[in-house]
Amino acid sequence: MTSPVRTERHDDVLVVISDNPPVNALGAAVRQGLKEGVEAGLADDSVKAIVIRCDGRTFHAGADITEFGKPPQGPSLPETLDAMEASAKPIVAAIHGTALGGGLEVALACHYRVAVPSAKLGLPEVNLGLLPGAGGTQRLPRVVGVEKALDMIVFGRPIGAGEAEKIGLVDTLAGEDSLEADAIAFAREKAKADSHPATSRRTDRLPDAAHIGQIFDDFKAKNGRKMRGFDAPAACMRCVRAAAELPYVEGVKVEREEFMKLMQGDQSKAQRHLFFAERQAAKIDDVPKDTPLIPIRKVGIIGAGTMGGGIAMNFLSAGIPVTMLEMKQEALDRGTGVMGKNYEGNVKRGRMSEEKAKAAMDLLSTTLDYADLADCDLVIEAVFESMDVKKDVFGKLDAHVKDGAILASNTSYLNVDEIAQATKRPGYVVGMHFFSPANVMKLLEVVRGAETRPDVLATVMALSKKIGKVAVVAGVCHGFIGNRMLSPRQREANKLIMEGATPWQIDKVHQEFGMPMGPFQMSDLAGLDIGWHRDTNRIESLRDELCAMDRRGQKTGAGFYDYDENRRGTPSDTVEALIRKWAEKEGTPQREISDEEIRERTLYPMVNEGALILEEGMAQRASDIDVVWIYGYGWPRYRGGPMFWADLEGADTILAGLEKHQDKMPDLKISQLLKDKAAKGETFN
Ligand code: T1G
Repeated sequence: MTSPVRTERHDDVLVVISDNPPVNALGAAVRQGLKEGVEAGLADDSVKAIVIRCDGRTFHAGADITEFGKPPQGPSLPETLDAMEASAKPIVAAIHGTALGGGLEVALACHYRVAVPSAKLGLPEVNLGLLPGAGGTQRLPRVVGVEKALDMIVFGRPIGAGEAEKIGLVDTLAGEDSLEADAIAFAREKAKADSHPATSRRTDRLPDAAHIGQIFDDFKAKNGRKMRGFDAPAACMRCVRAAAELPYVEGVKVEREEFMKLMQGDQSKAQRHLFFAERQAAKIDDVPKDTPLIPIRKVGIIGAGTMGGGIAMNFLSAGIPVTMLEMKQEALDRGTGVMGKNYEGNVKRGRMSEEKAKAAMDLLSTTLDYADLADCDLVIEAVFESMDVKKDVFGKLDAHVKDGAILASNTSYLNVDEIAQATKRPGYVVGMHFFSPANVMKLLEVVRGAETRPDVLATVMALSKKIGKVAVVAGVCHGFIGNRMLSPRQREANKLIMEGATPWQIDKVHQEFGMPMGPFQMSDLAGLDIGWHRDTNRIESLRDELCAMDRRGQKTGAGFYDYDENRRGTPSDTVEALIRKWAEKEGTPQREISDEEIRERTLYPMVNEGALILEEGMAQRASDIDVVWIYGYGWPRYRGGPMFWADLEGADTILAGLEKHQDKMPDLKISQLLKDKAAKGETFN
C-alpha cells in the first residue's frame, strides 16, 4: 500500500508532505511516513532544513480517533515527535486549516511554526475526555506560558493564527497562497543559525516557582464550575502543572500516565462515541449522499412568538432572508422587538459583532399577508400547538406558496402526516422541531413524514448544519424522540412524589447524575400550566391546585419551588403539604423511597422508550437518540447519552430494574428489543 506521506526536494530543503484525507489524521501509516521522511532528511547532508506540511484541506487535525481502543500499530506519536525535536537540522511546520490535537503537537515538536492567517491551532482533546498525549501539555506551556496553555488545553479552545503569532506559538505568518514557498524560505533562513532550540528544553516562558500555586488556584476558582463532573479538565491541569514544576522528561511521564487513565475510562469512551454520533446523525441511511438539494434562498416563518422569533434568528444569522407573518401588526412589532433585544444581548456578550447583528436584522421583513410568502423556498410554521390551527395554516400555505417549496411544522408532538394531508404537496411537508430558546438550543428534530421526499429531507438536514444546528431524523410518533422519552420520566416522577418522595429529592438524584436540572425544576422552567384547562375553580389534581394558586412555575415566582428575584428556587413546605394531601386523597400509601429506586423508575423507562423508538423505526440508530438527549436536554456528555449509558449499565440490568418495579409501573410496555439485547448481552450502540 502506498504511503500517505511523500517527500519533495527544493534544493537544500526537504519537504515532507502528508496526504491522508479527509483531515490528515495521524494514523499509523502517516506516523510511519513522517518518521521515514524526517530520517531521510537527516541522513542526507545536502539537506539543510526540513518542512512538514499537508495536502488537502488542513494540516494534521489530530491523532486518528478511529484507532483508539485498538492495539497500537506503527511508531507511536510521542516517539515520532521526539525524533523530530532531536533533529540538528531545523524543522518547520507549515500550517493551514486546523492544526488540532496531535496535529498541533507535531507542530510543537518542530523547531519553528509558519501558518497562513486563516489557520486555527488548538488542543481539543479534552472534548474527547482526553488530554494532549504526545507532549502537548509539556511543550505548549514552554512556548506560550502556563496561563495561555491552561486556557487552550483545559477548554480545548482553538485560536487563530494571528493570535498564535502574538503569543509566540507561530513564528511568522505566510501568504494564504504561498505557504510552502514561504515556509521553505523561512527554513532556509533558519538553517544559517548555529543551533535550533528544542521546544522541550525551553524554560524562559515558565513561571517562577513562587507563582505557580497562585496561577492554578486562580484558574480553578474561575473555572471550577465548568469542569464539574468531567475527569479530563482536572487531569489537563495536573499535566500543565507538571510542566511548570518538573523537568520535561518527568513531566511527560505524568502526561502519559494521566492520558492512559483517561483513555481507558468510561468518560472518554462516552465522549469519543459522541464525536462520531454527531457526525453519523447527519447521515440518512436510505437517502444517497449526492441527492440534489433544493436551493433555499428565502425562508418564511409563520408566527412571531418566542419560537417563531428564535427560529427566524437562526436563518438571519446565517445570512438567509426571512419574511415573518403574523395575524396582527402588534404581534409582529412585539416579535421583532424581542429579536432585536436578543441580538443586542449577543453583541453585549461579545458573541456577535454589531455589524453582523445589524446585517441579520436587515434581512428580516414582516407581513400580514400570505401572498408575500409566495416566493419562499421554505416556510416554517410556529403557531399554537393545535392540529386544527396547523391544518388551517398549512392549507393557506399550500394555496399561496410556490410549487416545490418546503412546508415545515415546528410542532413538538403532533402528527406530521396528518398535517401533510391538509396540503396537496405531502411530499414537501416535514417537521422541524426546534428546542426553546430556538436561537440558542442546537438540537433540531427533523420529522420525516410517510411521504416526505428524499430531496426535501436531505435539503433540511443540510440546511440545519448551515444554521448551526445538530439535526436528527425522527419518525412520526407522539413526541418524536426527545419528548417521547421525557414522558415516562415525567410520569414516574409524578407518581413517586405521591408515594413519598419529594420533588427536591428526585431533582437532586438527577443533578447528581449530571443533568442540568431534574424533572420538577424542568417543569417549573417550562411552566406547570402547559395544557392546563385554565379553570381555577376546577381542581381535580395537584397540578390544577398549583395552577389555581398561581404557582405556575418560574414565570409566576413559584411552582414546585419558591423563586427569589434571581429565579433561584428553594423547596416549598406549602407544596410538600399539598402533595401529602393529594396522596392521601388518592389513598396512596406513603413510604421511604431510595435514590436507587428514583434512578431506576425515571432513567430506566427512558431507555426502554428509546428501545421502543428503535424497534418502531422512529430513529435511525441508537446513537441518534444519544445526540438528541445531549443537545436537547443537557444529558451529561461524559455519560454519552441514554443509550450509551444503558450499554455501560447493561441491558440486563435495565431490564431487571424495570421488572423489579413492574407493579408500580403497570402501564409500562417493556421493549422486545431491550429484552433481546438483555438476553444476548448485546449493546444498543
Ligand atoms: N480522527 C479520525 N477521523 C476524523 C478526525 C480524527 N481526528 N477528525 C475528523 N475526522 C473525520 C470525521 O469523523 C468525518 O468523517 C470527517 O473526518 C470530516 O470531519 C495524541 C489523542 C477537523 C474541525 O479532536 O474537530 O489528537 O463522517 O465532519 O466539520 O494528543 O473534524 O466524513 O466519515 O468533523 O469540517 C484530536 C477532531 C484528536 C479534532 C473538521 N483532534 N476533528 O470539521 O468535518 S485526539 C480532534 C474536528 C488527539 C493526541 C490526541 C473536525 C475538524 P465522516 P467533520 P468538519
